[in-house]
Amino acid sequence: MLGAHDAGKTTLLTGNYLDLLRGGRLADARFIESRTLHAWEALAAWVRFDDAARRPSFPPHTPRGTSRVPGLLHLALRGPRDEFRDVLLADAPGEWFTSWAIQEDAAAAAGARWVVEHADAFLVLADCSRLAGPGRGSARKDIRTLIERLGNHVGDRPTTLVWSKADHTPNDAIREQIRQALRTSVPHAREVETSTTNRRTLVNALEAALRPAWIPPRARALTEPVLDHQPFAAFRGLHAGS
Ligand SMILES: Nc1nc2c(ncn2[C@@H]2O[C@H](COP(=O)(O)OP(=O)(O)O)[C@@H](O)[C@H]2O)c(=O)[nH]1
Ligand SMILES: [Mg+2]
Repeated sequence: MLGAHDAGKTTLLTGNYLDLLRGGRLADARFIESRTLHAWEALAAWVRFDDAARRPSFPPHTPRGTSRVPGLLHLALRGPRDEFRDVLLADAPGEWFTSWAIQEDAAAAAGARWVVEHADAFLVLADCSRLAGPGRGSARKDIRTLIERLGNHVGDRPTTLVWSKADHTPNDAIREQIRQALRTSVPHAREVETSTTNRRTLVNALEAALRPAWIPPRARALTEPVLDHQPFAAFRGLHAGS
């Protein structure tokens, strides 16, 4: 999950966790277990109605910390054909990606580089609240820079632009400029909208990443060290020592 600080990343994850606990399906799969229940519960505690005195609130800011790799959240899912999947979700601090977008090899971007190297699919969050507010100029620049940076690394991995906090409406010009960056840098990307006013949208967004990554990519073709003899011979060291 890529996006600036406050873009709604943790909220998207938490909404999905709560939906699974209520028996909801994610990409037609059932929730089986999690190796990170404690972390999920710590996040979920912030958005549950515990009692009349405590109104639900949003989870606290994910701090940058000193770690080079993000806290991974785990879901074990069982699909409709009984297939089993371990899904690892990276809830990385927004600052990692902000610094990665500006300077790829920045020390503060080590965690972002790790995520981008290992991810099977990407969700890129564009914060509609920021894009519709007084800071929309810098918000637009930030998300475009992030999209352009991702474009250099994404290859053909599934990517979805998430218009988060879609209960706010950025103007058409801003939206079009971001779409333009997406068409140029990540032409295969799809788009979805999310809002906490409609929790189904949070599930749809995660499904957009999960469905195309459900069947892992095939292993890459092996390139044999063949010079002037048959591939098979290359592995038997035909010329070595003979
Ligand atoms: N209006 C609105 N605000 C949201 C929505 N989702 C999240 N927020 C707000 O965005 C803030 C940051 O959310 P969070 O998930 O912590 O963002 P993160 O820093 O990307 O993990 C929250 O405190 C909420 O105020 C949404 O769908 N609509
Ligand atoms: Mg967060």
